[in-house]
Amino acid sequence: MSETTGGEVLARMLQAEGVEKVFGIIDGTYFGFYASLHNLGIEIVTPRHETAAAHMAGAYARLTGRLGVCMASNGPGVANLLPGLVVEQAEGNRVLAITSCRRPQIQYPDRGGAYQCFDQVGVIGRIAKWSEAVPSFERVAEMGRMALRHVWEGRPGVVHLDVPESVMNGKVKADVAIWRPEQYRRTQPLEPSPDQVERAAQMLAHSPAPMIHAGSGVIHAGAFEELRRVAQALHAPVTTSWAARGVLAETSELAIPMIFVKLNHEVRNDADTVLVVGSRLGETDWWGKPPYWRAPGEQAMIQVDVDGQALGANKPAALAVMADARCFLAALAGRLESMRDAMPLEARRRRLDHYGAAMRTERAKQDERLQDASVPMNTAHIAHTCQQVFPEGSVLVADGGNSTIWTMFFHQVRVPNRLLSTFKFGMLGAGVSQALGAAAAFPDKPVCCIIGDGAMGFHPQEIETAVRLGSRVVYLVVCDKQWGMVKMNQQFTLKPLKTLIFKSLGPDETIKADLGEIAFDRLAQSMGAHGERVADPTQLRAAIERSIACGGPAVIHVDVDPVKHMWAPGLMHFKDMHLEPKGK
Ligand SMILES: Cc1ncc(C[n+]2csc(CCOP(=O)(O)OP(=O)(O)O)c2C)c(N)n1
Ligand SMILES: [Mg+2]
Repeated sequence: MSETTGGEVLARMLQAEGVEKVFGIIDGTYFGFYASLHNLGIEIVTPRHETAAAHMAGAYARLTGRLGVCMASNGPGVANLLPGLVVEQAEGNRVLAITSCRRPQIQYPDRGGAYQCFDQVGVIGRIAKWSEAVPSFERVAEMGRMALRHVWEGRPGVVHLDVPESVMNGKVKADVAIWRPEQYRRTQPLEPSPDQVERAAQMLAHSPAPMIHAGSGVIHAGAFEELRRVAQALHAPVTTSWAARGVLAETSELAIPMIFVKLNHEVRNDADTVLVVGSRLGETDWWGKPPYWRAPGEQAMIQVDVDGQALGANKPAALAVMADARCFLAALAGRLESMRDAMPLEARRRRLDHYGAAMRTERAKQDERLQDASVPMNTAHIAHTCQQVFPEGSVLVADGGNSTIWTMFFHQVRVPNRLLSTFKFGMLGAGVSQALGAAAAFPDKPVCCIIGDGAMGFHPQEIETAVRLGSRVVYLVVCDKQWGMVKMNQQFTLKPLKTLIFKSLGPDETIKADLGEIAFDRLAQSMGAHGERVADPTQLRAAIERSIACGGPAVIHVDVDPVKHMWAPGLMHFKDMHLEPKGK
């Protein structure tokens, strides 16, 4: 019989799951785990803050469809991991967190006075899909399998396994069999029943005005081509949740990007039948309610989700289907493509032409800002120029308040699943490490991260991580020296009329909304990254080109006009979202 540790058993289980990278910071309390990862050839990717590990794992999982694994050590390491877990659970990314805890004799319940000890499972259990502590070596493998079942079941999110240091590191004489994934969990996607597909096809084919609303479920199922086929067969416009933006390439005439806010409302009010795939219809989808959507009595909803808890959660479903998005859409596409002659495609086409014209008009209006050549620059130039310079299909990460909004309005998603942000949680600073997770997912491609100066200030130390890992991330830090988005809201709350007339209040009229300067280019240089500073929009393109060409991480400090920056497009719609829609 050979000698092993609980940490080694877990590492071998991850290997059987095909895990290639684990994100986290090393610590003696789980040496048995990380040393085994290392010996098995699983890469340990180490940031400088545990919350970064959670975001790296989440972004990596979302972009690759693989499992994202992060680790943290008991007490302070886990405490630092918490914000990342909260966000990744909200965003619905498939993250397994493995942590060490103190030995079972003193940890659960806390004996009192124990070092680096808190109720990790109690806290994470409230914020994750599932969280349990392993009580002894004998249960490591079985509880590891339990965790992995939860990881791959239902809506993706955070699953946590807490393992005592004594179990992680303690040597035990045992031959532990490592099961293959198909021996303990579903490995085939959930197929819909043929009669549900048929009913959906009949409802959609005969509807005068069908539409599709796609959520992150389409990303997790990798159902981009199947979605395109269904939309095409139906001639149906496609709106998305914020997080699923671009699941249908926005170059398609069927795509209604979320930035055309009024048009989204119009499409959702025109439709008499809506196919909702992989979305709960949450707050940023206005809960599926009027006046933003047609009333449920006049709009039949077909809802498809792998998670039964999402079905009919916020809007009544005429047909609720618990199935994998890709399986369902593939079957539906096949059926609809054979029904072409039965559908009123002419009328639907006219509607699409009308939507297309509305988008072109609105786009032209937005693009007027690109004529503004003043210095420091209009923020509109940043995302627009990045789109021109970064290779098509590069990952774009958006972070910060108004910086994210500007980025959304001046970027078109042309390849599905290449846009990251924290669309459900709005977590300033998460983008710094999401970009590193994207670089881990696609090591050969440059990653673009456009981020506010406030947001960047939360985790600038991760620039050193990027240098150490050789990550090809270009951070464009939008420097307005203020908490731009909040300052704008504050000004309207304090003095709406004066704000409207003068565009901005004086320095003594706002409350704690201004920031001092961090020279992000020089900060980056101090860590060994390429650094640039640009204020003139005509010099931006060359700075980005040099930054991509340097082959490693780069930081461009971009000075923007702080007043214009506050007047980001679409702000008013954003405000409305905080109120419950009036309709039933
Ligand atoms: C971690 C975190 N703290 C606070 C907030 C509240 N908040 C939302 S936007 C914003 C200002 C963001 O400033 P910055 O990152 O500089 O972006 P800007 O709006 O200036 O473009 C704040 C403080 C938040 N979303 N996340
Ligand atoms: Mg700012």
